[in-house]
Amino acid sequence: MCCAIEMTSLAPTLIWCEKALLADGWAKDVLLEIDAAGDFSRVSPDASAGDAARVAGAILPGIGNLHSHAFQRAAAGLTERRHSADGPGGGNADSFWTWREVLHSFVTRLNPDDQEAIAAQLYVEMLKAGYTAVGEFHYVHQDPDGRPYADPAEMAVRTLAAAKTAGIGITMLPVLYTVGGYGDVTPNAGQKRYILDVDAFLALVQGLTATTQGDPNVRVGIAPHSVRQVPASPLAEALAGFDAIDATAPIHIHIAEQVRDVDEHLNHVGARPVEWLLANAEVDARWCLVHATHVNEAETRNMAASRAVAGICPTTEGNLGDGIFPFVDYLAAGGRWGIGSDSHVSVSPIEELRWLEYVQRLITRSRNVAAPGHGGSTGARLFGDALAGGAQALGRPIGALKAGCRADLVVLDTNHPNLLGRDGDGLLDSFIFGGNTNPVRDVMVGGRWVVRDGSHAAEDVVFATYRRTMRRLADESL
Ligand code: NGQ
Ligand code: ZN
Repeated sequence: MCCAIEMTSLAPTLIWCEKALLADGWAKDVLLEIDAAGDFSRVSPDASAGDAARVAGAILPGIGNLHSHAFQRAAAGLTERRHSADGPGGGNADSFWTWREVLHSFVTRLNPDDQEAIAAQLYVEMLKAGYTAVGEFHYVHQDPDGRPYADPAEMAVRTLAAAKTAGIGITMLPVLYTVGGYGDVTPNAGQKRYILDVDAFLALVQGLTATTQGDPNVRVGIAPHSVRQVPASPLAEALAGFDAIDATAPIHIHIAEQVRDVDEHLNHVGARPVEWLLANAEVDARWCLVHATHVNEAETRNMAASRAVAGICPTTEGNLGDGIFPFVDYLAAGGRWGIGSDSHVSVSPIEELRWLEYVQRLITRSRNVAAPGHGGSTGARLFGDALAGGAQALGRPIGALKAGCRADLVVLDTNHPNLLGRDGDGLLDSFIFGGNTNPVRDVMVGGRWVVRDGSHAAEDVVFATYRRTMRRLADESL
């Protein structure tokens, strides 16, 4: 694809802004020095602009989107019709499980060009929304017959190409998916494309790690899909094998998303999913537990103590009717967390953070649930925690404007109607809770401007390709 944002080395850059959110809070007159590798080399508050390029507005660190299945962007909205027959009393049997059937059938039609086109469109959208890095939980590995492509990494390579085209930082998380379900259920046509044995999986991870080595915008981790799709012994084998490849890279897993996930794990394995994982794997700060929705008090406390990140995807979890993560208790236990757009029914950190807070307000019938005590800002707490959790889960030096971190940032337009008259944490409160239009004006990743004045350099080309893909997919489904 043409128009990729080039990742070759840059001239050192100096930018200056009146307001910036540093690791210890808001600072004034901030000079940001960016080296030729695209990292911050120095960040100085109370500095004069000198020859630096002056940036109007307020600078925030770019936020990490810790959970994405890129191809699902093309299915957003396709699953909003009642799928199940009405039950005997006319009841609604639609659920996560019926949604999943539609998704597995959708996936049978995607080819590598589609994957690249959809991911590029999605990643451009992410950047414009203020996400500067993504964790791609990537599981469509095989061709439609369930056989490897000539290059078994084809689909992952295409996804990485899309990230390069868009210029977003990426943590590629190849997925291990070994069985159709508990009790060795036969995989359906869609699932055939996900299944790998542990050896093929580790070869894929090894290859991707080698080919992306040295690219500061890419990291490779792993994602055993879930305790439902990966039984204990392949899980242990994969974890040991991955340690030999990279003993520090991130490990993500879906866990306890649905009540049925808890019940089935109890029935087949004799423990609750999070309880079981904490007892059977060395869960630590490398781990991201995605959709740890259904956890009891002990699991909530123990998960927080493990220093793993809870991967919360509020818009998708709402869309799928998953249930509600005990966010208040988890915060009280000092738990780490971040956000993901997952199925991409929404691509907006604002909406993820707002939903996370609003759901808690609705169940507790109170307000400012995430705020850190009297006078504390809900927006600043949500944004700050999600920055830190996103950076940890993605295993890259991101999420803060400080020397040694990637120069990933977003510029808020302080002249935007939602932000007028706001300052400091008030900017974050109004950014998240102040309207439905996006005040992100410019975005930089690894020292390069990828969004300027709300437009992405490659957005027209990326969209034209995406449009062709979507038309073909629509025609095929007639
Ligand atoms: C996925 N998504 O892998 O894309 C899953 C659905 C499953 C979410 N859990 C399929 N949100 O869990 O098997
Ligand atoms: Zn997921």
